[in-house]
Amino acid sequence: MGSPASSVDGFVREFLRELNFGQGVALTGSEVNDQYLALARTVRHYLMARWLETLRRQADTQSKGVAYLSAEYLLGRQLNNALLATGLTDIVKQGLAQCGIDLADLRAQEVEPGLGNGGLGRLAACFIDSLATMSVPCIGYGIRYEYGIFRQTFVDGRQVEQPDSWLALGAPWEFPHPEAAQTVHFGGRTETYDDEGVERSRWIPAWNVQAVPYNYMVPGYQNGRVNTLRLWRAVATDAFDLRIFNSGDYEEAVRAQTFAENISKVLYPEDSTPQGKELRLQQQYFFVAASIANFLDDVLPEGFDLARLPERIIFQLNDTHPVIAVPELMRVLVDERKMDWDDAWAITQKCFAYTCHTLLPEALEVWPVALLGKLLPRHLEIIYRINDEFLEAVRERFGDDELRIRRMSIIAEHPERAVRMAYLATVAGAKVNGVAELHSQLLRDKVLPDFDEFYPGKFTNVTNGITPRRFVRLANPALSELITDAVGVGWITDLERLRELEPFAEDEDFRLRFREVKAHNKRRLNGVLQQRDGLSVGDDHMLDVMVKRLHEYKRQLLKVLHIVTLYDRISTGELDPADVTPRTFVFGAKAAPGYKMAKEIIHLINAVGTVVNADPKVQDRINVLFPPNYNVTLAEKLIPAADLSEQISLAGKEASGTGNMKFALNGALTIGTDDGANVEIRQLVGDEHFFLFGMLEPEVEALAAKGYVPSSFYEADPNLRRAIDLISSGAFSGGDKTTFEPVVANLLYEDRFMVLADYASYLEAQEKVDAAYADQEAWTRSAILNVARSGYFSSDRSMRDYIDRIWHTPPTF
Ligand code: 26V
Repeated sequence: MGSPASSVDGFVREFLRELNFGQGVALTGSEVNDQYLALARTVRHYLMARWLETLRRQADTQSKGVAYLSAEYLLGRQLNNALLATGLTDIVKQGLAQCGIDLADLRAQEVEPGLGNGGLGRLAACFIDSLATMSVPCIGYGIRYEYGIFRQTFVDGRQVEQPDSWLALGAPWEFPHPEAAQTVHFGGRTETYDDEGVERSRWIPAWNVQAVPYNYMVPGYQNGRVNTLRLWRAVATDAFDLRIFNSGDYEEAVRAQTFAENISKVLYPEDSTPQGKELRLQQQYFFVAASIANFLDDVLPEGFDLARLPERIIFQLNDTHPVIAVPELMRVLVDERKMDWDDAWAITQKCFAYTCHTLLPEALEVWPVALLGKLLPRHLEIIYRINDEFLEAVRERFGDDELRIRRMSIIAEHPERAVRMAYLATVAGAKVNGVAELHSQLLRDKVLPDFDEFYPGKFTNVTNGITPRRFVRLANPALSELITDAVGVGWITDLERLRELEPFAEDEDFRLRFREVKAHNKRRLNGVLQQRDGLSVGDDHMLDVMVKRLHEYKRQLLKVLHIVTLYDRISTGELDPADVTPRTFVFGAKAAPGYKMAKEIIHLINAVGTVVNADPKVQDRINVLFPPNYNVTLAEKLIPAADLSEQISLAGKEASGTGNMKFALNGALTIGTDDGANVEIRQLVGDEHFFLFGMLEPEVEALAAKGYVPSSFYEADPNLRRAIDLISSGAFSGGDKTTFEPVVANLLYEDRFMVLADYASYLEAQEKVDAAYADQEAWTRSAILNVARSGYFSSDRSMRDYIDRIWHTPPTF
């Protein structure tokens, strides 16, 4: 299959053909959505030959690849990325112009697939981009949620969730393959039987669903490679409906169908506390079972000797969500392929690796034994046996140290019997990694110390990264051009080349151009915010941005206290407005719908914004913007415009952060704690170009050990007292003193994340920010150095680290 001619005329022909024959409309009178769909299909034609070629060569070479198992992929819009990958942007722009169409209008038409909550899902998307660009064989496996992360709106400042119907206007990037569906079983019971003298177990499931694969292209950056992302959709099986249908109960048949199809209906927005919901476990097993079956049955050649499985694949477990894959592979090898248990276990231990993405103990998934036994009885038996053998090995090594045995058991006994999925992953995984140096260290020292002792060499670090294609080249064309002018285009696939920018920090003309880029990006942001939400950023304002999921540990409240303090000081006349650096504070954050405190905090941010923005005394000095529905698309506009990046989690709580990297790479300076990847950012960009504040992790531990009393900080610090009292007074709630009582009470009497303890230090650091910003030449110098020294945070580097330390999957063709 030849690709369409790469000329403007060739493109126009293809595009009109898609519009006419694909969409069934003429150019004249066609809607923007028709044009967008036709364009998307045209562009995917250009990728098709490469995709087929990649698959063909992969089948020929049979080299080792990665199966990335992730419940989330936060992909962002596809069109622009596909255009960049193919190098077609200019041709398409010109061709569309000939048709009287502005490419920008069609880009804006795309609804991003929001199939993830935040950092973990976006990381998966960055990783598969890098692997394709580096020509490493990879299949991403996940779930094709019909509804992704909810669309956020505000009503009277409170979050209201709306379903995200990302498929409603058409899904031009996906390729459904119903003929390749896998059957996934659930429920029922197990039994043993005699298999020619060998006692074996088998699972007699009670019900099943079909898993239909939807394939998506993952194009490498201008390298001719296209990898595959395979997302599964749950569809009721014929057998399933028919049985009931034949019984004459039509209503029940339809209900059964709905029940089955619920499995891939909606992404769980709950990252506040993992919900022990049966449907979530169904989702996890659903995609993992389909993926393993797909790999073994359809990807591997027929008759492949499974003893050699580790030579062909490594299943990377993106957090605990896919960990049920471990007993599933064991079940397939032992029960279905009749392999000896020990052989199967040896293979399994080579085929999995596990990435942990959190440190918060409450975020580590556990599944009640009762639930697992009901839904996956055979898997529970397998887990028990894995645990028995593991604990036996622990006993052999450490003797009958019952406390240790209880600590290390994959099965927790309290508060109910439950499977600790992180432990299962650690026992089964060839490697276990954290996502930034500090996180990996704490993981070994605080979360899994017994396992670190038991398995020397199993734990490792791979610091997260972000794709420079989407987050610099596409999101920030103005900066990209400036960089390319200075150092050539090589940086797009070799981000360490940004180092070559360092000398330009001393070049006055370059600094001027750099500032022009920021100014341009602010104007561009203004256009977007204006159109989207009727908001705008003051021209001469410092843009101070905090975008990330709303969590107490991330401490949006600390940012609020800073704003309230500034507001209070200006409006009481303590601060002369003329002495205040004009700033626009921007928040972007979704709260899990069931996370009450997070929603209260959103309400407070909006309430403070409403008062501050309306007060003539501070109006042109400080502004607070909270555009609703922060997503990848908005991030791509917001981050390039930012001057200051807020990374203010309590030290030891943010595993890595990846937003922090995106800001630094786009020339924002960071105000941040010594947490997650901030530590490495600061080391690389240099202390003088980073605003550090707050307790260090050991100090946090010490304070917790001695007993943290938040109110003592309130009593001791008049600024803090004034800020909190102002919130309590009803100043942001129309005089109602009860509105924010829960937030204030939380701060004063619980404050799990020590906001009050870090407040003074934060304010001090913010004053340094103001002082630094006053010297625009010095600030620009620092911003340029942030860009120049952040090349390490390319996800290409992360992928190299995974390949070297964990996967051993060399690039192919
Ligand atoms: C977070 C939390 C925090 C509040 C308490 C309960 C809870 C439950 C789940 C989670 C999400 C954990 C998984 C996750 O999204 N981790 C994020 O992964 C990113 C990519 O590695 C990393 O940059 C973020 O720091 C980390 O929070």
